Amino acid sequence: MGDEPNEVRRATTIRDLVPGPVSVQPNDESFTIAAGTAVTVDPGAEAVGAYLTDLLRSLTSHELPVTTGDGQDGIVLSLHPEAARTELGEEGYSLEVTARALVIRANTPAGLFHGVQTLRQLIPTAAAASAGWSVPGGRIVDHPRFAYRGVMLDVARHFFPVADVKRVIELAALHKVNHLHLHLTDDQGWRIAVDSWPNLTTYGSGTEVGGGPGGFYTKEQYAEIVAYAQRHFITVVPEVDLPGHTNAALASYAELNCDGVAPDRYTGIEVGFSSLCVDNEVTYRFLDDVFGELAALTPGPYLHIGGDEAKTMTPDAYATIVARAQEIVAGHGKTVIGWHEVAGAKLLASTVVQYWGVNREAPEVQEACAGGTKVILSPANHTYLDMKYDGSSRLGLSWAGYVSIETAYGWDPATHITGVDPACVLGVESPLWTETVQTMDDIEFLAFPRLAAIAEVGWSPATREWEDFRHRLGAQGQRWRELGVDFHESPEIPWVRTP
Ligand code: NGO
Repeated sequence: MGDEPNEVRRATTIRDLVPGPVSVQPNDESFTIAAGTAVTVDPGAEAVGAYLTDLLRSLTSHELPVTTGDGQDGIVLSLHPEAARTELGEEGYSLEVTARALVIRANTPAGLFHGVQTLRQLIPTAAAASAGWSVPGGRIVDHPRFAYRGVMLDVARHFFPVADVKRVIELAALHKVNHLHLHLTDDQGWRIAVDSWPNLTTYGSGTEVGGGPGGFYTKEQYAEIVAYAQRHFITVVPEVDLPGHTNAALASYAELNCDGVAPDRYTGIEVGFSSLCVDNEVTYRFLDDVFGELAALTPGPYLHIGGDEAKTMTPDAYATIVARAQEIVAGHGKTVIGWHEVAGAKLLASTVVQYWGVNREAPEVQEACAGGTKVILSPANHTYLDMKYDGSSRLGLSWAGYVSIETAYGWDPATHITGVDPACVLGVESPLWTETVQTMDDIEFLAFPRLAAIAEVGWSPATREWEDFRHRLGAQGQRWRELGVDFHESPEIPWVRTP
């Protein structure tokens, strides 16, 4: 799209960041990364240091050895922030760039990691390499607005191999997303090995939407995903959807069905027809086994129990099974997240509700918040990455309307639901459901640039200036191209080609 009018050419500035930081003060210096640049990291920051030097090697081809100790010049990662510890918190950082040094400070390795992602957006793109690896000078102080900033990948409707999930992790980390929710089970397939119920994967994983071969993660593969996420300071949130969206489990074990008859496997895209059997004790033994094995694979605090669209159940039956599922998860030492329908059951004090509706009036969420429940916001009409951008999108659904980049960006989690105390909002998450999504390119096309917009909604201060954001987002296009990201080059955005 070289000659298109919405494309401009200019050098990277210190303001070209997504998510936008809390404060930026440019200076007129710049720091040049060169063959002899020293990289010094504090004890405790070695892993982030190794990540940084890998990154610098891939971006600049310079092989820069890391020294642990007290650095003054060159690139420094310091766990001794000068800014008040309380201001930076668990994930914040400061970045100071002068001609002499480029210093990232944080309270934690996670904060340093986010600072490195900021630095990454300030290093010239390969397209600009002839001008040298010069980072614009200034001082940034930055920390997230919300603790939970998530992306969800539905690996049940279509299965995605470990390599794809790792790439989603890498791309999410670019924009400081810190949770990866994996929707591991649905009507069309069961994607995680459970030793005590082997048919779930020997049989229940063998389909997907459209009738493809499906697939599943062995425990070793799943552990590899979790470890990879940890290296990117991302917490994996596994979901086993219940009591609805369970046809793959029901097809695998006749005894899970109230009538004792296993249904056929399912490859369509209807929702709401399946459900576990509330009056059958085997259901609870099943859930205890599944969540027990999943908890053992999960270093993070959360297990997601789904809870959406159980359309064939009475409210009482639904409330019973959701109550018991929460007890089971809590018994395995984990905190429950559930789609907002779970608010129709009695909630444990620790349960987090994930709102996916399209209305700003949500009495059930309002009531849950009033009772002390925390909420994650995934309003489908702003955050669903599987909605089409507009009528011409080659992929996606449109039941919640079209979600343009401006729509993904233009809302405020703190005030989105009427009558809810902003303090009850834990954060935001962008779900990518995969009824129409089959390849990594499809994932990239739907997630980028919208995931970056939602990442800013979750991280940055409440100010929403679309004009300013479009330009900062436009500066990411060349970086995504160089990473091979098949993003949607929407005409909404003035894409920058760096000179
Ligand atoms: C709904 C439904 C999912 C669909 C998705 C498609 C929730 C929470 N349940 O979101 O099963 O895949 O829409 O957009």
